[in-house]
Amino acid sequence: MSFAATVLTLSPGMFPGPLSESLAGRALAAGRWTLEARDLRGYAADRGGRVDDTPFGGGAGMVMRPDVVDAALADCADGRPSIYLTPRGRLLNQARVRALAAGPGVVLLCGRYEGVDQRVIEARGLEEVSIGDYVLAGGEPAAIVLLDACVRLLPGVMGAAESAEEESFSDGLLEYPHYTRPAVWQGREVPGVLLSGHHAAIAAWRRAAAERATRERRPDLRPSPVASAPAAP
Ligand code: 9D3
Repeated sequence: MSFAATVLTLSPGMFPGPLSESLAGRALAAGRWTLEARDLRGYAADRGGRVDDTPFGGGAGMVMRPDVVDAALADCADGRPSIYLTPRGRLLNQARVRALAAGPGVVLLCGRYEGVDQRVIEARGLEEVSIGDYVLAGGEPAAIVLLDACVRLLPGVMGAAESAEEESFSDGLLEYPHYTRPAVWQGREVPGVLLSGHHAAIAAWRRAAAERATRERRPDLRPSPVASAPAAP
């Protein structure tokens, strides 16, 4: 039984989209996962029926109707977690991606307009997930991001080398910088230690570079211990 993704969206034509051109696309063709994009308009009460309406209390924009979203979710309810992609959600992280990839799949609800009526979020116990603090035009690119992150972790999708690297990401550091030939390019030299052949020195340089990048760019990630800090009692 492979990882099953169902996407509920007003733009089913956005899927598989860029996923078909990547590693995930080859895995899809190989049957390691399945993807079904369903048009939410198909769940409107009547032909050409509304999927959205004006917000109670007033204000700009439209809200997706709870009855339409509920009918769509009921139609694919089979025990997979149901996730609503929304800027109000909890931030997606690698721990959640790992847990989702280890499960049977996901049902992803993509919002449009101002969002989905709160009552169906509660009634269906939807998990609300955001992919970052910036504003997209809709939830579809976020669904593509979530699926890309999950699919690369499925068994047989990536080689053993990359799988080992996945483990090392959990050390909470950004990666060290990478270099290849030529050794001098536009007057810029590759750090000498990388050409030295001294594997211990290379490993130490990379560790220090990773810690420095993390400290400078992502101080919110696990802080690297300071050499001069006294040991905890
Ligand atoms: C003016 C209020 N807007 C909230 C910032 C409304 C709004 C803007 C954009 C509501 C939805 C959207 C579309 N975005 C998503 O559906 C979305 C999203 C995002 O915009 N950023 C990060 N993660 C996500 S997940 C879904």
